[in-house]
Amino acid sequence: MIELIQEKWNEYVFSKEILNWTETFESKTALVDGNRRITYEELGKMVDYCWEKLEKIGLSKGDKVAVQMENHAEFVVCILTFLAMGVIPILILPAQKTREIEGILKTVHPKMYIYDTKNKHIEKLIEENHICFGKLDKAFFSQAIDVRMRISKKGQHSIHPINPDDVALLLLSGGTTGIPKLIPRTHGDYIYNVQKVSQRCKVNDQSIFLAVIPMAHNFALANPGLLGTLMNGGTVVICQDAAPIEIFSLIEKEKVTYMALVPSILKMCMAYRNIDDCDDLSSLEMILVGGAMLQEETARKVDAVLNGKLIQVFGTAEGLICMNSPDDTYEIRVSCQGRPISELDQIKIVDENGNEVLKGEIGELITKGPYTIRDYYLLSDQQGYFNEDGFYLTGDKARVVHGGNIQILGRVREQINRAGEKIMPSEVEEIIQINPNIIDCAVVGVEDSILGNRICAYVTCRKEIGLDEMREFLTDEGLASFKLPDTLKIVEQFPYTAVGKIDKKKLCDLL
Ligand code: J2J
Repeated sequence: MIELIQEKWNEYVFSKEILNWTETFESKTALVDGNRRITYEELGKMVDYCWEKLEKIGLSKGDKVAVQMENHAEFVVCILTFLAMGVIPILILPAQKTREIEGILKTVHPKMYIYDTKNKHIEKLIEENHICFGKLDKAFFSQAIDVRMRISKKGQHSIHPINPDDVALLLLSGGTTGIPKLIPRTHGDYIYNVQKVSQRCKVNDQSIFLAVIPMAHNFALANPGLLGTLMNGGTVVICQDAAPIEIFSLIEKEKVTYMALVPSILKMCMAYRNIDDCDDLSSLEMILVGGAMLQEETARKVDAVLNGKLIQVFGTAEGLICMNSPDDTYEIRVSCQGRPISELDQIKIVDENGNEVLKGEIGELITKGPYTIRDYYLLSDQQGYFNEDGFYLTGDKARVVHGGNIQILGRVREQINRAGEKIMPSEVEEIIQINPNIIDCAVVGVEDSILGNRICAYVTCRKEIGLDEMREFLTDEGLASFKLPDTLKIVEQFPYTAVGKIDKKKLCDLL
């Protein structure tokens, strides 16, 4: 079956795709970035222009290039140019730090580093790593945008045939510890993924996508994100600052129809909306939320507070995407993280020995399918990430419920063992979140010489709350006594990973 799909990939390469989009949707607006509005035709010319210039510098098909840029039109032009040329971008998130970047540079040895802010640490890093074509900053692409919006001459560049099985881009794994692993996604598998996800949420030429989280992340890049919107002739509106005030004003101004958020940003938006509901959000149809656990309590309020349908997305940069459909019932959308986007995705729930559990039971989610990787890029020890049948081990605790929908229940290794009792942080978080004084929370296990693990709850709150009061509240809500937090810490703000998920590793370090 998978082979059959791959046969269909014959045509799936970004050079053809991008040409196709720019020719088909010509005068439609592809991108809005502040007061810059760029049509598909102009976008096509910008890509041609940059292609010609980059080729002159010496870049060609198969070269690897590190890209670390924020959300702006220059990022879009840069990424489309590389995908069209067959040059392989390594997508580093804007907030990623020196240590992680250094690890990546030492593994891949990219030929060029594209960045947008003058940052002494990065400049030093680039110099130390002897990148043969050096660095290129955002201004290179800004120039292309300025020039191409006025001049109509097509760029002159050579075209090298690209194979659907060629690596199109390298994404970084979502882990919050150590050096991120590199995920090779091919032209064929990535385009197939974008197509399937766009079909699931019915993206079309009337869709207006607000890019809030970094487009360098798989969610906002391709699920359906930037690429899914462009593939279908919609418009991408770029949000440079992921703050509710900016998000809401862009929704009203540009009549945004959908956006993708991580739960932490969603919660900020909901808290803000409850205080100030002046902006007109009536254009909003879907709010895609994924990347980390979303408590059901919060999920139930999204439609009403933000005036759009909540669509939960369980995604991995390694491949598998599960997602609600806009046609799902409210109950399914608030309680499940959806179904796989392809009928060829295989998912299994297994116990600690790798054996499949009974229907409806909890275990680790593992998967194999037409767009999920079979190994990480240049990683000598792949053990523990894939099983002998080629399934990717997600490390997520899950179960399959009604109609093949999955419910994610936390990370396999996140489970707290308190004096032999097993506690899933998500269960405690779910109930803490019901308290009206709480804005957001994260529960972690911390080492304890007597108990093994102690339960520590971190919260951001509207009104201060003490440990005793919290324990009393949780008891009244029916939480078992062994699951009650031993420690409660009020924090001003959570540490976040580069894409905005609460960084539990850092939280533990804080303690
Ligand atoms: C709980 N945990 C989730 C969810 C991902 C779309 C959406 C997200 C990602 C992403 C992505 C979750 N509930 N709804 O690439 O295209 C956690 C799981 C998973 C890990 C993957 C996309 N959705 N997660 O988050 O590669 O632990 O991809 O294994 O960054 O995020 O992280 P990442």
